[in-house]
Amino acid sequence: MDSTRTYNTIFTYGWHESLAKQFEPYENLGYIPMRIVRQGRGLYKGVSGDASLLLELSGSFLNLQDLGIQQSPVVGDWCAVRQYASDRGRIEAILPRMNILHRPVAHDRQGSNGVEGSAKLVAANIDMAAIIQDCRYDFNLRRIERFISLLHADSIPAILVLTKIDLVEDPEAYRLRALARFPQCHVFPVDSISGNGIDALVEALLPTTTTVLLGTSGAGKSTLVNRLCGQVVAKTADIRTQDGRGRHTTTSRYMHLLPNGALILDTPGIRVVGMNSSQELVHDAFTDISDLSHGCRFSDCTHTGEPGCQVLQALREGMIEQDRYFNYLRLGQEAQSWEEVVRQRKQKKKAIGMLQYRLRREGNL
Ligand SMILES: Nc1nc2c(ncn2[C@@H]2O[C@H](COP(=O)(O)OP(=O)(O)OP(=O)(O)O)[C@@H](O)[C@H]2O)c(=O)[nH]1
Ligand SMILES: [Mg+2]
Repeated sequence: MDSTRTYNTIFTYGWHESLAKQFEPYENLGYIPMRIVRQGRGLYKGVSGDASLLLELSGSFLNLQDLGIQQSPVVGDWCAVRQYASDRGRIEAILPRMNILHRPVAHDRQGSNGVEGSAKLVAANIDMAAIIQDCRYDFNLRRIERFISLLHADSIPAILVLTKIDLVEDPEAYRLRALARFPQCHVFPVDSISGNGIDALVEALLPTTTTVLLGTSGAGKSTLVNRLCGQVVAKTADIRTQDGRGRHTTTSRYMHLLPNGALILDTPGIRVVGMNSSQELVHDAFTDISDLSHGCRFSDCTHTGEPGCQVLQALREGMIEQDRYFNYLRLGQEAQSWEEVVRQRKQKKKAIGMLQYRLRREGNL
């Protein structure tokens, strides 16, 4: 027997006391708690310590889904599972989520029945997000800013990983540019092929915590996962030579357990980074500009040309980077129209509710 073999427990996957409390009613029914580590079409893989099962949704779970009062499980969820064969089980319930990461798509936050569809959800119970940014082919500070704003909306802290530093002449220049723009963010430049810079990143990935990797296709998410795992666990592919874009190699979400005990979630590349958060959250993500705006002469200043505008003044004096200023305006505008969509949706829902009520009273329903 190999005496160096260590066994995983449910705690390896981030189980804790408050989850145990929430699980008590299911424990009495003989169910087992499992974390979803893979997600396919209607099928899931759940783990609990060293045991893993292929999972499907139970009949009662599906019924609740049909009624529009139950969301689908997503990777990272803790579920109550009824095992019915040595390698199979049914998901009976999802335990309350600590948080949920939304897919960044513009103006598309809810399913038609009001419950967010799982297609709009990336993962649950996430401790941190690592924004993966290719510095050779696709370095884009504005995109990173959007990711940070969206993560902010879901209250998920972010770190920034700059990949392919072996392919640029001066990697330090990229790190400094990123740091200047996002001083609150830890920046990790890495070469996932040779492993350069990986040790510092591993130190930031704490045992039993879950980090989701986010970035465009070809940014190097899966290559990084393979490097972090110390073996090939994920498929990778060359980017297209003509436009430097990725090939959408990863098609579903996979959670991996790293040798240091941290959990890392590989995701498919995200094509569109839209804005679906509120204006308040945009202001939170640009606190320096928001603070300045309190000093503007007009309380409804749009910071685009009004006299006495402190934001424009700071821009002229070079205190705010031009690109950052335009991104602030753009994201604010998108959030504004998103809020309008939410308002209209609420109004429509209210009108339908009123109509149903009237018809019921008149005996037509
Ligand atoms: N030289 C170098 N190449 C890298 C590095 N990281 C990734 N690559 C290459 O970039 C290409 C794309 O990497 P992937 O890991 O497949 O990218 P991905 O982000 O997982 O892409 P999707 O799965 O499509 O979302 C592959 O050819 C990798 O070998 C790096 O640090 N240095
Ligand atoms: Mg991939």
